[in-house]
Amino acid sequence: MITREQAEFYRENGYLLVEGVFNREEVEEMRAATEAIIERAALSKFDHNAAWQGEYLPPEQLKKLVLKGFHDVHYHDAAFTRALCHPRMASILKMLIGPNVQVHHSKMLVKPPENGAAFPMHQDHPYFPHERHTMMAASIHMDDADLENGCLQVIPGSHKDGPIPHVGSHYLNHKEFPISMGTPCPAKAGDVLFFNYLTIHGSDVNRSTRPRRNVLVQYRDPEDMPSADVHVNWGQGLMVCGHNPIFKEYKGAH
Ligand SMILES: O=C(O)CCC(=O)C(=O)O
Repeated sequence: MITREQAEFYRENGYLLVEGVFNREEVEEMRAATEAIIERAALSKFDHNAAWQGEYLPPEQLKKLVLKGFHDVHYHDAAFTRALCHPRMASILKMLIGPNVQVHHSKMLVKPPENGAAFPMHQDHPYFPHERHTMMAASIHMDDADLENGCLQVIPGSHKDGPIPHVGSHYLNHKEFPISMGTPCPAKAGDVLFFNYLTIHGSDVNRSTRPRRNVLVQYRDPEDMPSADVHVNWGQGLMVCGHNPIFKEYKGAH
């Protein structure tokens, strides 16, 4: 599904956009699943929609921003289980991670029209550090994304600098690393942006009249061990390619 040159581009730059991984029907199925999850979550007392925080905007502006984030969507709708271990995804992941690939977690991100919140620049590493840094995100686009509706932006090659200290372990200092520093990665619905968890990335607010809906799946080599007891979730470890060579059971504090 990808060429050796594309895999080499990923290794050098820490990211790779692969076009047309999912077709129109598959995208429609994920969009419908997203809407249904949001509806069910709104009716549930367990809704953990992310309320936006940070000091990169005045509090009164922050209050107006909305980001619907929802973890582990593949435990909520089988459309996402099919997507995250789709043979086209598996063939790409094999070339970027290696023969054995495992899911760490998934997350849906919906930036509603006009007030969808920004994501200040950060690495994903502080949220779930691992020893060998094989962890990478696959951001599945359910909508066309561009600068106007807050597409992802990355700093090419930043994965080579290793882990960088984060403010309160969440974001990089926005004065030192403004979102505008990133290379915009516009994409079409069905495209997938792959990026290493050390690649600095973020996205701006959605200023358009269109939603920006993505599902982000984190994958790793199963032999790459967590270096901190954080971000453990139910059912973590679904194999997408190859086999799991270790029988050690990783149990977190939860
Ligand atoms: O999808 C985005 O705009 C950014 C998401 C992100 O950076 C994250 O969840 O770590």
